[in-house]
Amino acid sequence: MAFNVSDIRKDFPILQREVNGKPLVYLDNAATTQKPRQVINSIVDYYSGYNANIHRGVHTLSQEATDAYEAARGIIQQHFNVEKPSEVIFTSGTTHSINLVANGFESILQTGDEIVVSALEHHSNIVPWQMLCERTGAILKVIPMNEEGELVLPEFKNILSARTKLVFVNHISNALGTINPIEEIIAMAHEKGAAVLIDGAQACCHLKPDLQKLDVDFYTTSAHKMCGPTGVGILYGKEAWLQKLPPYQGGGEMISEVTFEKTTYAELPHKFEAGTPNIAGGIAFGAAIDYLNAIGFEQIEKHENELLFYATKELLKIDGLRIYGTAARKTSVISFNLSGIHPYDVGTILDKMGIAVRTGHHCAQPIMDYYKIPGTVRASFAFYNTLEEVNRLVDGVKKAKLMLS
Ligand code: C6P
Repeated sequence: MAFNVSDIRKDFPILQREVNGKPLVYLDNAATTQKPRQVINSIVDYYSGYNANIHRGVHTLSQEATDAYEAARGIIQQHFNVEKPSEVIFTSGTTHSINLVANGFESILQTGDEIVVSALEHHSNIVPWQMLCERTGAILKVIPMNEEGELVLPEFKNILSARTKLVFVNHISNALGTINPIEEIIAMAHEKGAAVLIDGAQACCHLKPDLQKLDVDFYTTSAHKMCGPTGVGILYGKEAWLQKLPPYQGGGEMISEVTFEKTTYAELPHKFEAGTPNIAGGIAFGAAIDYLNAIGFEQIEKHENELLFYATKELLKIDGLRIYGTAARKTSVISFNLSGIHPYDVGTILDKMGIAVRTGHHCAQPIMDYYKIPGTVRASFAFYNTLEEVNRLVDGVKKAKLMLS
């Protein structure tokens, strides 16, 4: 299918609306992407056609809902090239997935063991591990970053030791757009016998990871960052690891047998899926992946790179504008500030012009501390954005500069 951005935009009802009297320019895709009608329709179809609880009923509706939910798991399995569907655990999103693994490692870690995080992490991939260290006496080490917003791999090599049990790094930084060299990170960690968790929340709308090829132990993502709904995501885990970790929550559907003396747990993936899940969300996640694949990740990457290149070039023409995150490998995220102007003020003026960006620390305070700034303005582009929208952003930033200087 030829890539035609005007046709693609017709799939997204929200892109037709106005904000503050101007056509919406949505550049906050790293916070959450917009949803095509194919995804919205899959939710409407479920609630209006076959809403029922899954894995529980012999009646037709329950079986239809179960089939659709498990079919979505299959779509996700194939998309990420996972060996078995049971290695795909539905969660409420990346934050939930990371907490599930962190909780499980409580029974594995011992005082003095080391776990390694990167300087580029979202708070979701820092705080659960700090909490785990408090509970276990494990030590948290940090892979440092450089001025370009890249991880310093020689330092990582120095940090790794026989005491390292787990390494967790994001695939793409939400604040800077850096694409981290996860292939090397995974290989280096494995050489020391450490497991690796990759936070793919920002990656999966831009590229298609092959999880078996990566040989990663755990990988997480959220549907809402890849054109799916909020409140659903996945944890991928190698079967051996998922067998080893204890369940995260107890409840219905995660058991094999319950008596007051003893409970035995269900097989994977159900051992980690207690309670009624987000059924419509899981089904719609599958629809979102089908939608992205129909467009094609090569085309998505090509178009987004064009937007990134053009926006970077045009924004840098503005006197006093600095871009944070200039890694050689980066995705379509531009974090910037205007000299002497608070990012919040720029974001507020852009909003008046119908342009949605995120301002602040982007839940990545250590990165802001590194650059000694309170935050940035972040414009994050998706495949449905256009060069005309980049021009609107650049004009808006110029106007904001005039008004605020
Ligand atoms: N980043 C952003 O504006 P949840 O909220 O669980 O779906 O995802 C958390 C998360 C974890 N890791 C990374 C790298 C992320 O970017 C995010 C979410 C959004 O950057 C909202 S804070």
